[in-house]
Amino acid sequence: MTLKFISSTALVITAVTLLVVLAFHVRAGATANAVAVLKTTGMTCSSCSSAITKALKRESGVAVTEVDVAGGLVIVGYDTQRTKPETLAQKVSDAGFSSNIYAVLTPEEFKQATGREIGRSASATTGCCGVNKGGCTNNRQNLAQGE
Ligand SMILES: [Cu+2]
Repeated sequence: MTLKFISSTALVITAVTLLVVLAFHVRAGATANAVAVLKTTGMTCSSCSSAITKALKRESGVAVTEVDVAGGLVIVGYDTQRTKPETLAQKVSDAGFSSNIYAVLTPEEFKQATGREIGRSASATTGCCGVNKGGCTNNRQNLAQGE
């Protein structure tokens, strides 16, 4: 009876471990456990945002990026084990845009502030937060409150 319980517990633990390992392998890239909001100036169009996206994607530990041209924000989901917000802001600066850290949130705080997951936005790389979400100003206020 006890032995049976122990062996089935061991089985469950093995299965869970396997699942976790597999999940990490499937997501070969970085996993975001923090969200850096970078206040960025000098962005005017979608080619600015793609230049920033490219620069950030080259940095190890960057899982997902969002560029809000109109709102002047660059939002980066990153792995705290592999990079840090200062480095991310520097990458954006190196790409030719003045950038500094506005807020650093957990993915949960980001979700609370914006009502969505990072990267799950139709306008993720192309531009503004969209009028139907209250516009950029509201979005920025929400993010600051989430700090
Ligand atoms: Cu541009």
